[in-house]
Amino acid sequence: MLIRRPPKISPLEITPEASYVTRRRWLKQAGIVSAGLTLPMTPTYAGLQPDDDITPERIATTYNNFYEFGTGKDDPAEHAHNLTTDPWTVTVSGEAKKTGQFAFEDIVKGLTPQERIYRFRCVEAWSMVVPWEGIELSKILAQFEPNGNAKYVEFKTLVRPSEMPEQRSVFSTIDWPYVEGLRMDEAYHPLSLMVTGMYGKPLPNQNGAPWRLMVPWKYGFKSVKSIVSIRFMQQAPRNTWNRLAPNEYGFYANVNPSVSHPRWSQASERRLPSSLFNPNRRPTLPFNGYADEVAGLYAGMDLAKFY
Ligand SMILES: Nc1nc2c(c(=O)[nH]1)N[C@H]1C(S)=C(S)[C@@H](COP(=O)(O)O)O[C@H]1N2
Ligand SMILES: [Mo]
Repeated sequence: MLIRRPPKISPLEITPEASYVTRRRWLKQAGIVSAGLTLPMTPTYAGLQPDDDITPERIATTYNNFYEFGTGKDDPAEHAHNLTTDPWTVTVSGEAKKTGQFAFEDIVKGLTPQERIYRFRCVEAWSMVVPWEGIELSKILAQFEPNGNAKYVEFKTLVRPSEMPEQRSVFSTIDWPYVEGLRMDEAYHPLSLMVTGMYGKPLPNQNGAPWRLMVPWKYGFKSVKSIVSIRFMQQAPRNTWNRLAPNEYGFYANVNPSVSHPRWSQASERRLPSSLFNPNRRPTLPFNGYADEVAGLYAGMDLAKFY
């Protein structure tokens, strides 16, 4: 398929912005803030198309998946305020030189967050365009000096039933904690972010405070929230959705319009906001529109088999 793309700024060329103020000014210059959160024709940012308007913040913070707080889309926004995110301890283990327990502030100290506007697409076929703020995942991981046996990295969400109602539910089919993983080369790709904020503010609890993953070329379920464990592994970890339904969800989860989910097509998506009268449906792009940047990671792999 031939996709016409506007000229774009490579993520490698984006200068880290020193402060919130500078960032807002940059957004203004780019025409993003002043144009009422509508992206300008040029310059585009991290592979966005001219019609990729920023999704209203209210939608991105109230229409969520975070099953620890309930299975309804509005459950996270309703219940996640009860989550205590300070203090926050992260356990690092496995194939790395520096392992142990670390305070969240110590891990992110000295690393500069950057604003990255990425397309986000859920496996349920809705999508959004969100100004995420985060630190390149490679910079986080490199601090722990993973060794040559580290081929994969696994992330786990907090287990705290006292604050996460679905973890107390006897009807829950999920085996907590929520687990996700990446191949190391995916994790070290400059588009992979550890997100600490969105819309110029700290990350709301329902979106995965204090930090969550964001891998823009993959389905939303990869972006594990409220992470408390990072483990460097020789083998691929079994991720939550793959364990629940292996024929529906694989390890890779690369956005792929030509591979259907067993129960629905993945060829198009509903860009939020969407309604009955304005469904705002559009074709899904291979690798969610980031093929130029990431397709090389999967050269020679059968993407119908490694889904
Ligand atoms: N811990 C945890 N992380 C999670 C989930 C979850 O249920 N629990 N849901 C995933 C799914 S399916 C999606 S689509 C995204 C939703 O992110 P958002 O609510 O910020 O849009 O979070 C992902 N991360
Ligand atoms: Mo999802």
